[in-house]
Amino acid sequence: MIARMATNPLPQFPPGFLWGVSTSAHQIEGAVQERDPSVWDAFTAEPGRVKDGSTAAVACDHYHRYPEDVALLADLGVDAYRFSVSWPRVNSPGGLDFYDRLVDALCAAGVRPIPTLFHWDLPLELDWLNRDTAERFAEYAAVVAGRLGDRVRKWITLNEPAEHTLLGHALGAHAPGRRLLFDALPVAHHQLLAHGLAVRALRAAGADDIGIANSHGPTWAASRRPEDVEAADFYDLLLNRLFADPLLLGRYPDGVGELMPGHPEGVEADLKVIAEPLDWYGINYYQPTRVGAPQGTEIEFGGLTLPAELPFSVRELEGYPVTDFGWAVVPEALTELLVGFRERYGDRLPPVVITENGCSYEGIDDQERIAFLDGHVRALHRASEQGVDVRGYFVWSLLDNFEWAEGYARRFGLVHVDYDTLERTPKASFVWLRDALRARG
Ligand code: IFM
Repeated sequence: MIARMATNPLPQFPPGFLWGVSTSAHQIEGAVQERDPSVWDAFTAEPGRVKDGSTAAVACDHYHRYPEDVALLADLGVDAYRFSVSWPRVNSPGGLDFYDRLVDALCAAGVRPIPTLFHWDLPLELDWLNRDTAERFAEYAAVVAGRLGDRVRKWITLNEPAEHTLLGHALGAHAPGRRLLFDALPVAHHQLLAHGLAVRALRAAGADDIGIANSHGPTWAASRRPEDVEAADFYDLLLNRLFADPLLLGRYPDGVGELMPGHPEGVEADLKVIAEPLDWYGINYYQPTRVGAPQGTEIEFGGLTLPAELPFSVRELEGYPVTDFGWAVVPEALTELLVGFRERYGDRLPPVVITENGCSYEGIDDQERIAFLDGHVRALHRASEQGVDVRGYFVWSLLDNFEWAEGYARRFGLVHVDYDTLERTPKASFVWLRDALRARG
């Protein structure tokens, strides 16, 4: 094992702050033959959808190797583990037994289990364009809570409905591969409704610690020219306010509600469900985005091809280091994001948990990842010093895994996975975090 780079100890957060790591079912479990199919199985079977032509059929084989992964978590010394429950697996005979065993193993290891109920692997027969999927999701949430609720306290409803809407239904880069552009908006509404209905179902099952994991990042206008500012404001609406305002303020940003199915009375009624009070708000943060007026051409951005007809263009963020994925490393934008959230939402913003933050780098001696994590934890602490109530930080990810349309080419793990042998090797960042958590006492 590689020695960790010497850095200062982790900053002190208020008592009860949770240190954790995150994963998702489709990205690590494998064992696809032992469950019903999801939209991601169908998508990856289509030639050309995943860049390296891979599938998640085996992934990290976590389904069979979970005891080894729980032992890694125990060694790492995290307080909590955020994983996702695969809805198609729960629909399959014996599927829920797997999560039962996993939760038991985590509890025995002293690691708090935090399930996410939906991380993009929708059962193949369902479709977020249909409102009925929201009702089905609430039923599924009740089933999972009925089985795991005696040991699970903290729940997450959805992971990143923004990405699932934009990448999966507007741009076609993720499953189910639709390219509906703005006609994808019902997918956003139905996921938000599903979230609200699931909150009610979880509360009915006795849960009292419920959040969501939404992806957010600051949007920076390319210049002060009005057309750039306007385009950046629109992008910010799509990525941030469209998914946070309904949850935290009970309304859509101006001009958006009119575009949602059921407008006007139906949308107003749904917003009451969507805005069910949350116990905490999860934020997945990776990078800010520089945005300007449309340039009339396709744009390559973060592995995506953005069509020319969008009313904005994403510009390069010059002057910052980038990860192996080309994502800009800007820890101070995390402080800006959180302070901005507190200013926008005030008392309506519950305590915040960073449910994902991480980076893709090659190699086991991943000193860049240590610097990335250290910088972002300090940026989080600065937000806390400025009055944002932060309650946790979860690294994406425990293991290298199936990075969606990128296949296995992007490695986000604290633990290296050899995809031929499935051998796990803790990286330098794992040792760094483990030592830092131990030093915390
Ligand atoms: O791997 C993904 C994860 O599934 C959702 N949030 C972003 C991560 C890195 O792209």
